[in-house]
Amino acid sequence: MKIYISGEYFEKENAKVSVFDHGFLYGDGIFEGMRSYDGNVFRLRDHLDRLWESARSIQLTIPITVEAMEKAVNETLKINEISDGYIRLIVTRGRGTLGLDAHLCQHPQVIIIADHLALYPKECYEKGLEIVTASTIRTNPAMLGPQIKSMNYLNNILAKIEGHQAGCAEVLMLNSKGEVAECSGDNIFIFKRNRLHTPSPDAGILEGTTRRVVLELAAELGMNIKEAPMTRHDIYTADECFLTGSAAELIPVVKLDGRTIGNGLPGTVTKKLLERFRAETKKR
Ligand code: PXG
Repeated sequence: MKIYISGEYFEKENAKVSVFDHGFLYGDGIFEGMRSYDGNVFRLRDHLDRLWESARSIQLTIPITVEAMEKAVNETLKINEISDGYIRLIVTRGRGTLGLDAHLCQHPQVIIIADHLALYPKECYEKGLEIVTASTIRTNPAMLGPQIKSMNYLNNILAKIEGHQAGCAEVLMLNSKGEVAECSGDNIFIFKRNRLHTPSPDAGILEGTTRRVVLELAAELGMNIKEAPMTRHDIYTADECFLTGSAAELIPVVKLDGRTIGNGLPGTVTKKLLERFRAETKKR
């Protein structure tokens, strides 16, 4: 495996960053997780737009152009001969001192890792996931915008640990108002009374690229769409529920907190949207 670090490729064992990098010391950096299909990165521009937005928000200057980044991502994929895979793109603040001063970090580091995918087992798509609500509340946007895909994912990791302890592969996170926000690494949708409903960005979520594609596809299908606050009551009483993420695509959820959603099986609308989504990934 060859890993791209700021313009050079290193073997996995030699791909290293400084312990003085503020990404390591403070989680001061940003990232993207992307998926490639048949050698093409799905919605690469959307991911790069979000990366640049995250950078702007934390006052981090990405040291290369969008075009150069696009080229580097595609090249890393090619060099590693990965056609259907997962790409992690990271930009750290770079090496500094032990103090918090970001201005002492002169050289932000760009890291690109292309790997094989670690997917949810096929069975999860056939039977649907069972999830629980975490007691860990999603970061309050008044403190740190969840739309920044920062290298500090402790909030989500603590929630995911709770999920794991409950025997669940994903976990639901509420915001500080008690509304549904999203899952630890996926956005959430329900289908109820003929309407597709997902929390709006105001709920304090990471606006997923997959979420956006699903909203586009639902609009093309003429579906009734609601981006509005959601509570757990809405999920408990929904006909269908599913999660979206670059790695997961669309994955059905059939139980929340031990309660069966709908008839307890992946729903027809979920299946239809997944089918449309997969067709979208094949478009060139
Ligand atoms: N919400 C959060 C908090 C995320 O981290 C998504 C939603 C979905 O976004 P996309 O753009 O992928 O549709 C994410 C995705 C993982 C993993 O292993 C996922 C993410 C980050 C790190 C790991 O599933 N981000």
